[in-house]
Amino acid sequence: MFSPRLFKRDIVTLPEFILDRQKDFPYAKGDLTTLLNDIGVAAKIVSREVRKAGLVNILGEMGTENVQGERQKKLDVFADQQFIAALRQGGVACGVASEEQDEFIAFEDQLYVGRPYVVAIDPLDGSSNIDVNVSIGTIFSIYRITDSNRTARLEDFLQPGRELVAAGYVIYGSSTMLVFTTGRGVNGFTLDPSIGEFCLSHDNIRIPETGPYYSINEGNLRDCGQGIQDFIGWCKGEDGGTALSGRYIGSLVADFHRNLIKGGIYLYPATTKAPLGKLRLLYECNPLAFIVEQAGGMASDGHRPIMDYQPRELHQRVPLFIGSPRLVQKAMDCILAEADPTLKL
Ligand code: P6P
Repeated sequence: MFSPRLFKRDIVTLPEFILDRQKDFPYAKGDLTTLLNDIGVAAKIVSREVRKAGLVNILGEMGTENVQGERQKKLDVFADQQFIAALRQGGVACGVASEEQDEFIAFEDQLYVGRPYVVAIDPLDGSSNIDVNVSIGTIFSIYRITDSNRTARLEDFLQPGRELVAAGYVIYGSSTMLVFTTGRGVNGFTLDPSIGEFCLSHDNIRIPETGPYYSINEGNLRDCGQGIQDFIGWCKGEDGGTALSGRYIGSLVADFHRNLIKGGIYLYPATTKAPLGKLRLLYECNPLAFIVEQAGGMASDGHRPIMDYQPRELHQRVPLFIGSPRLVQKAMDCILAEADPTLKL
């Protein structure tokens, strides 16, 4: 929990909070503090552009495609540039892997040799929603490089989620929030535009054991395994139980954030068209898995924890079941029962 005794006023800004927490890390030299603050500054700049996107010519498509084959929106590219610039300028990270970049970027300058961290980032997730004014988000993972005195290498990014030093997301919604963990709980900060600071608004977030929401693109349901179809039937109360409410925004950060606060499950399973699901392990699933586990929730591929994966490539996709532990476990039980009907509950 945050130690408010140090502050004489209600507002606790992100830099104050991070600095206060730095004492929790005996060997912290302030690098992680600087890195998290750098991400916070870039998030404020992106938020400013997202907020006025409808007013200036920053909406619409670039006419280019990213490595995912997704048509890049101008705000996608702007956000990518802002976060990469902030990380390069901050001088604490020695490299970055981005959804918008085919390969990882190693900051090539003597200044960056031996800098302790690398960042994997989805600069603007859910960007297909930009033009229709629906909440979008940024998701980031922070790893320590695997040894020292060198620049970033691919192996620094291909570490299991269990090796994460920190992870977080920014949601550009009715307000702009930054939610992150450094492995000691989850805290949320809301941007106060009147002072230009992220202020502590959600201290020590805990996800409810269960919850009222399930989030899935039901248009894919026929292409999912029977176990998933059984689970969604259970969510709808088809077995006589209490029905949950379907809520699917089509923006992972927005669906995840609602379920984190209110309780629920988001699932993007494997389908016949997407046998590994759609979401990327490094900069979508792992960071949110770190956050949800720190908040008391679960994140699985339907069989095992997301954070146990040994990544093979930067843009690797995995099926994702994430949220309240009892709902994720129920989904896993339905999948298991498909494989072994004697387990049918
Ligand atoms: P679908 C956005 O492109 C995204 O990566 C997530 O933010 C979102 O939850 C999902 O894809 C939506 O995918 O196939 O349902 O449109």
